[in-house]
Amino acid sequence: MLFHCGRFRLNFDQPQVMGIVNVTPDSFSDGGQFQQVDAAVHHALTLIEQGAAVLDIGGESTRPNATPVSLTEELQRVVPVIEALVARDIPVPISIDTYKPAVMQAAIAAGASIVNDVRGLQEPGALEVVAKSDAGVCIMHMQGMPQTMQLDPHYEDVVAEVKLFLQTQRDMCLAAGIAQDRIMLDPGFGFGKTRAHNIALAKALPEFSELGCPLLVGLSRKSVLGQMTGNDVDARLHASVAAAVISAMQGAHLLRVHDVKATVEALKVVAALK
Ligand code: 9MG
Repeated sequence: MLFHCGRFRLNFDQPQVMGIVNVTPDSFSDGGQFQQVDAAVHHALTLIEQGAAVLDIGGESTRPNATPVSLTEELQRVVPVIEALVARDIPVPISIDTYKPAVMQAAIAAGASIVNDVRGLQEPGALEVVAKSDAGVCIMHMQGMPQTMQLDPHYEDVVAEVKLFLQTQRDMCLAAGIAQDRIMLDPGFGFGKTRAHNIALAKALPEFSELGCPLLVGLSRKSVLGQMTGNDVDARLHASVAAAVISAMQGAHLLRVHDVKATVEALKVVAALK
C-alpha cells in the first residue's frame, strides 16, 4: 500500500512510525522563540535517526482542557521549524498537525507534505486547501472540542458512528478531487472517548481497514493508558509500546508516537515474527 504525499511515497506494507514534534512552550525550552525552533529541529532530527518515517509538527496542544492558540502564534511556532527542516533536505515527509486552514496553507507552502487534522477537515476552507495541494491528509474523528470532549462522551454505537464519520469525510475528499491514495483515516483515540469507547475502537480496527485507506493510530502516552496502568504520563513508555504493537497487529499502518526508538524496535520484532 503506497501513500502519496507531496514528493514522498510511504510504503505501508509494514507499519511505520510518525514521530511527534510538539512546538509548544511547555514542550521545549522557555528561552525564547529561536531557542524553541532550534530545540524542535534538534528533536526532529533525532526522531529521524531513530527511524521515524514521518514527523508530525504541531503548535497547538490538543490535550483535553488545552488552551487554544491564536493563528499568529501557531504560525510563528510551526513555520520556522518546517522551513529549517526543509532547508536540511530531510528524507521523510513533514506532517502539520492543525485544524486551521491558514496554518495548513502556510505549512504546505513551507514544505509540509501531510495535513494531520484532528477535526477531519470540518473547518470552512480546510478541504479546499488540501484539494488544491498535492499533500496527503489524515482525517481524524473527534467528538466535541478539546476543552470539553472528555466531560461526557456518548455514543449509541461508537464503532459504527466513528466509521460513518470517517467514510463521510473520505467521500467528501474524493469528491473534491483528493485521490484515495492521499487519504489516511484515524479513529481518534482519546478524543471524546471513554476507556470503554477506546477499547471498542481498538478491537474494531480491522473493520476500519474496509474503508480502503491506511489507518493512523495515536495512543502514545494517552490517559487511557494511564487508566489501564495507574501510571502518570511520563511513565507510560511500556504501555505505549504495547498499544503500538497491538494496533499494528490489528492493521494500523502508521503509529503516532513520542518514543520513536522503542516503537520502531518493537515493530521490527512484530514484522519478523508475523
Ligand atoms: C495531534 N494528535 C494528537 N493525538 C492524535 C491522534 O491520536 N491522531 C492524530 N491523527 N493526531 C493526533
